[in-house]
Amino acid sequence: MSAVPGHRCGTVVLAGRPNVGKSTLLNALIGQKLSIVTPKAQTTRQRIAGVLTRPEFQLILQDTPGFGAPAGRRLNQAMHREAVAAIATADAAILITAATRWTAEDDNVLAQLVSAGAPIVVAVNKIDRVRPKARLLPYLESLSGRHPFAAIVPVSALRGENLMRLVDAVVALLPVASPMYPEDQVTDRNERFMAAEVVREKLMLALHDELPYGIAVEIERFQETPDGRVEIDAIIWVEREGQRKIVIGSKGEGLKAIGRAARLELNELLGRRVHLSTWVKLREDWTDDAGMLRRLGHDSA
Ligand SMILES: Nc1nc2c(ncn2[C@@H]2O[C@H](COP(=O)(O)OP(=O)(O)OP(=O)(O)O)[C@@H](O)[C@H]2O)c(=O)[nH]1
Ligand SMILES: [Mg+2]
Repeated sequence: MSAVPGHRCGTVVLAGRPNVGKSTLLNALIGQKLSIVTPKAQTTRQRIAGVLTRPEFQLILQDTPGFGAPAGRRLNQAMHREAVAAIATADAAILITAATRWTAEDDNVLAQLVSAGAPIVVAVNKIDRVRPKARLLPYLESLSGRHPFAAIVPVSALRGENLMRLVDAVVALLPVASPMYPEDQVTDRNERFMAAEVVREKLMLALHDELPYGIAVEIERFQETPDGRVEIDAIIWVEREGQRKIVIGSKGEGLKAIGRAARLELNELLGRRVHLSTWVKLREDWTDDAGMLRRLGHDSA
């Protein structure tokens, strides 16, 4: 692909505490759903890039797991390392915070970004919840005292408000370079990864309390049939025997509804008819099992 003169290209990490809206923002900026979103914290476990290509620039946006304490089970440690690695390799960062509260967790994210050294733009998300809008001003002012940020941009990822200003602010920080991805490529992840994530999203949305964190999805088979359908076999891993019953639900209704919701979304995402089969399997304490985590794609575990 021949780029226009002055074409910019680089990687921008989306970093922030759990649940501030990083994945919603990624999807809004790219204009399609790439990363799963739920009301629960710690939804994103592995990074996923979205690629925004325009004649003048190519912006590679890295969604990351919510930045938490580097402690706890091996899964949490792997998620933390994943976020740190994405921050360390980015040309610039978007620090996402939510209006109008700055927390100790936000401080941790900022400290990590500052030590990585790349310029930082703050996206103050969820401004749709702030009324009247004048309530934002003291918060924005207090942010500018925390660090010499390249820009501070109030946005609503949910409503798509002010996103172009955010894009302009980060593109200005990118190096002049040729595009890294073909212009029609929107993500670095394959359909298999996306399929596992869609199933996990539907599980997280259907299940409550602690259970979602003990669940993982592994695609065991992903096969295109000669008549253009896709057959997907998904294993739903649980870490306690009791969780299996909760996932399956009474008379299997729970799992059936989850499978139906996942299949409908996968039909859209893959643009082909999907046949989805699910199995619930037990692996005691898989969230603390390095071999199992690597098998699920957590390479650093
Ligand atoms: N009101 C409002 N809600 C939002 C906005 N952006 C995201 N949310 C909601 O916030 C919740 C968390 O969104 P996610 O995009 O999953 O947040 P995240 O930062 O990726 O979360 P983790 O992956 O768990 O770290 C969801 O319920 C979103 O709908 C926004 O601009 N306004
Ligand atoms: Mg997320």
